[in-house]
Amino acid sequence: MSEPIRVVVTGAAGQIAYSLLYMVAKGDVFGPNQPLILHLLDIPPMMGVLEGVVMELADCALPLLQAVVPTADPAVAFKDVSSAFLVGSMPRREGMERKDLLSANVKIFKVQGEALDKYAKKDVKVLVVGNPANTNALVCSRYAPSIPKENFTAMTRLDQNRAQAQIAAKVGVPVAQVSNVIIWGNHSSTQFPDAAHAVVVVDGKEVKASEVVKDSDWIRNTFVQTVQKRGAAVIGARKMSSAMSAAKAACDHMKDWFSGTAPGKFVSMGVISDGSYGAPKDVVFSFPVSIQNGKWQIAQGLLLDDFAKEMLATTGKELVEERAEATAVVEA
Ligand code: NAX
Repeated sequence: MSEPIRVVVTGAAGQIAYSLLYMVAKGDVFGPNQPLILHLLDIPPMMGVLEGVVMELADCALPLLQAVVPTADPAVAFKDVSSAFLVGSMPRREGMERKDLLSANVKIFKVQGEALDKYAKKDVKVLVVGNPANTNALVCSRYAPSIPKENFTAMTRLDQNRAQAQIAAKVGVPVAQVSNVIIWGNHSSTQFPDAAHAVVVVDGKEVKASEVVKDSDWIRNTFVQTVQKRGAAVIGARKMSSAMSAAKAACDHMKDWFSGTAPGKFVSMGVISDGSYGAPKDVVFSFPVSIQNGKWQIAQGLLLDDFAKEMLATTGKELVEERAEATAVVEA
């Protein structure tokens, strides 16, 4: 057994964290040989609820979980952490557009960026789940100048998992047989779920998804819109936003970041843009990335048709607008 690592989950009394904490604490992210100390951050009014979560974690009797530190103090929460799941923020309610959330939530990520800068390990890997996730990750990174920008990422893995599941259902294969679906841009309704580079394993061989789906209209319209609006559909049905699937996606994202992607495979992550594929620079934009030794790299050389270029431009424009709004809020 190695030394325990410290992992912080913010919004720890909330509904995503309720699924996420169990998955992390039982080894789904850092593996079955990596002991953990979990730091749980929430706001002062939630400390009673958080105490219940701490009790339940104890009652799970999880062998890897060495200690739990519940707190409302960012200085305690971010101290010496190697991995940060930034979930805490105000969730989107039915009928609410993401932009309404922006001003409330970016301020939280300024404070947490400053705390990461002061207290976390300099190689901490930060995953922002709380919406607007891409812009929150950008703000967080700006206020943590001593930590590399590459260490701040935003979650579009839930969108990727949704897209993979849609294709698997359409062609009638298990979801694990679908890979290399891409989510470009913002985790919002402007995101571009792109099946053009996706592959499906059929009879033991990898085939282009488009050749198996054989329905370009479905790929361009139904597929794209279903994935874009899936979050709203879950809210419509459950009256609460996606939680179990969001927690699973957060685990997938952090696990791949720590342990890498298979050769020839990529996953989608919101990362600081270098302008690849014509995306605006210096926004957190979701790209296909491959990961080795804990470092992500944007997959290069994929061909985009005019439709794809237009979709990337739309979501990129939204991120530039969000950046301007966020800057105005945090610098006010
Ligand atoms: P909940 O309202 O259940 O939980 C949020 C928790 O965050 C609450 O316990 C709240 O007290 C806490 N919190 C608020 N401000 C905080 C602060 N400054 N520091 C620490 N904790 C704070 O929401 P939940 O359903 O868990 O969703 C959390 C966030 O994830 C929301 O912003 C939501 O929009 C976002 N999502 C992002 C997704 C993605 O794919 N990137 C998908 C799922 C989800 O919609």
